[in-house]
Amino acid sequence: MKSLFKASVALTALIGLGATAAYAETLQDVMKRRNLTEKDLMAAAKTYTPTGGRDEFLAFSSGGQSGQVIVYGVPSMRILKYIAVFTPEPWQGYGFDEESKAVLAQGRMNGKDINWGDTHHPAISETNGEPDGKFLFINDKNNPRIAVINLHDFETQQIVVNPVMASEHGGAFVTPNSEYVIEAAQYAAPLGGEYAPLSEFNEKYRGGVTYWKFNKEKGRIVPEESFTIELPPYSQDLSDAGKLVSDGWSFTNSFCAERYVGGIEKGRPPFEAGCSANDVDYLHIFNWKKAEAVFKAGKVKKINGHAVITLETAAAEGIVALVAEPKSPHGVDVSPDGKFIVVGGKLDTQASVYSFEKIKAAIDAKNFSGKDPYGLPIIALKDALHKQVPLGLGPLHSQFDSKNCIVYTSLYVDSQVAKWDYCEGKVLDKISVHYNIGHLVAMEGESVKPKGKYLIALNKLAIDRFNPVGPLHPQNHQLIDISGDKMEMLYDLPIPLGEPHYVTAISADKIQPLVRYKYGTDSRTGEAHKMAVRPGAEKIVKEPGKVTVFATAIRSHFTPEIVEVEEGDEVTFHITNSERAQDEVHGFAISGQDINLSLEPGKTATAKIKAEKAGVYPYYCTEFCSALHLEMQGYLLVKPKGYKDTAATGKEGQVYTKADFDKQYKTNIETQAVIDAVVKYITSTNFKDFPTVVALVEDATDQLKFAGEAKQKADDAAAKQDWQQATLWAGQWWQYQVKAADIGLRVKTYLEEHGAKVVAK
Ligand code: CUK
Ligand code: CUA
Repeated sequence: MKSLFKASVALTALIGLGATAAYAETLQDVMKRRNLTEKDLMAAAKTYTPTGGRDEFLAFSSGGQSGQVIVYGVPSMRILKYIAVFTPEPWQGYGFDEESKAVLAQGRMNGKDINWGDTHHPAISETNGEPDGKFLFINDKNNPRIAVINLHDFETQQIVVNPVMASEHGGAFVTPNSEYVIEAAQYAAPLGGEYAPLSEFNEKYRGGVTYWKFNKEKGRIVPEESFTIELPPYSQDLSDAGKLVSDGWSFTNSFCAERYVGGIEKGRPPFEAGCSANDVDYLHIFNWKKAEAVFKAGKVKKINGHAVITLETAAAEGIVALVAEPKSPHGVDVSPDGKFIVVGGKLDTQASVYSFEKIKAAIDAKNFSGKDPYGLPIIALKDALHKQVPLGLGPLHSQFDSKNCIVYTSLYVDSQVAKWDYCEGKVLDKISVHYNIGHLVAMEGESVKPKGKYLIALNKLAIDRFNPVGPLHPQNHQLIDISGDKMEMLYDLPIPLGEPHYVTAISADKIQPLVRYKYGTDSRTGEAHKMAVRPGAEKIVKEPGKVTVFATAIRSHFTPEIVEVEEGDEVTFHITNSERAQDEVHGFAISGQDINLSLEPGKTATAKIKAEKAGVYPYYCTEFCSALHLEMQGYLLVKPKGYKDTAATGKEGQVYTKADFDKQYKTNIETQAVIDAVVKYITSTNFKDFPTVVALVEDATDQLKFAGEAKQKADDAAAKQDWQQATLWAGQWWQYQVKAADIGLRVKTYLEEHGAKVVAK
């Protein structure tokens, strides 16, 4: 019946199309009406993705102050997901179920919940210098933390707090095989959080770079195997790991090597004046392999239980060297072959290209021009530089092309992107972008094998660009075609969620997420949930002052549906979604309790509340999961202490008769005939060749099994002439039939669309 209905709708649509075709606008009409040029049409054709189409790349954008990650497709620039990281996000249940509260609790600092993050730099885990699509890391500048997101389900599974820094910026950057996730400090402070007066800035304030050991098999940062290199109180800024020839090394730039301390209120010039007084800052060169050996040899000092290689040790062991950088640098990016390091400068006009070969030679020959006040050797600029190339005002960040020697650099003040050749040192092209550009991202543009094709300018302060939405404007990510000699602007994507700094982009085919969890998974740990139950094993366990509900959710009911507790009880719901069909997600919300769970198929999540006030609290499913989603409900009844049920006896709801039962029974028999026809069709095809279909068929089989059980209960009640129970169970039997039929039709459509063959009669 449903398919007949669909067919007639399709037919009406076809007729309708025929009727209006005569009046349809031509492409020229539309161009005129919307004021579009041919160039616009070309740009549209390069980004437009018809319904059902997929993107070639996925971009993971920092969500800035939202403390989240934004995922969008390239070239369509369609936003696909916000990943909750440092900030509660109710749709995903993040920060509302007990499991994710435990993840957020890992990010507590000094006993305080920190419910936001200033995210700056996402990084994908790497294998042999290429992003592998397994894990995503992102830093929090304000509260020095790094989060680990598992890309098998796009959920945050770990947050680590930096135990020695007070702020950070140069994270997250990973080494070529994800051995370490690098995090560099920003604003100097005494390591470990002690107090020291600013008059002791030179002596007691410090910077640092932390190397977080990453266990790829477990997908976790291992704090005990991680260490920090203590650094002078220069404001360390961005970092990048060496690769190929420079593997084993990492690079972090810095600003305010003047170590100036402001104090406007004392009549001192502000930080901005004193921090840009000198002509040079320092690029820090780290031999992390050597640092790792020193750490493993135990030559460290423990601060807050964390291993720190002191400045003294770092200098003595030759772990760190400094190279002069032009005033107020920003951005440090290692070329795909690992031979060059490109550094921008906020107040400069040129980018500096350093040669790793020269740096290495200077270090090997101990060819230093002197030492900084902390004993770190300094390599003269001329002994490390490959080229300085005038690009324009305020070069910041760089990304590499698939073509040899080609790099793109953002020009903050000029609001442009420069395309240039870093081997030869010449500018090839420039494109104006909407102001003001910070980072930019090319497809896998920081890997050993960049993919080229597209570049995205990540602009801030998107004034005059979109329909006004109040004084706080969205940011603007602009897609640029870099496949030809000239860069071409294609599309503007407003980002309405914080100020994203950096984005990392990966070939979409490297991301292979799950479609459902293994039954009873705690998604926040990735492990089996101890409190998961199978359908039929649901229960309510009562102990003094405590009620624990072991529940399941399936279209379209929770089991149990009525939970009675006493005022003051602590009530815990462990709910498992027992669906097997893809995307059959349920939610779980309780009135006035600050609870919303997201229960994807197979997931188990926990809601914990204190039943403080007697009353009636409806709970329901918050995802429109089926036609009877609104009926996916229940009651939490909180009885006053010592409550005795003295209510007048009565029945809730309607009374059913034999006629009601017979009517429902007839409907069910007819429905079964439709189901049988669909089943006959499916089993006549090669449906087993389609994994998606196999999962759906399993789910439909479950539903039919439940239907059979409900039918049995209806028959039993009818035998006893209990028409009330018999009619209600017949109704439930029909509900399961409808779900089975619905899945069956989904399967049929899928098979038809994917060219299944009829193999049996
Ligand atoms: S920073 Cu924001 S534009 Cu945090 Cu990478 Cu340069
Ligand atoms: Cu489950 Cu709505």
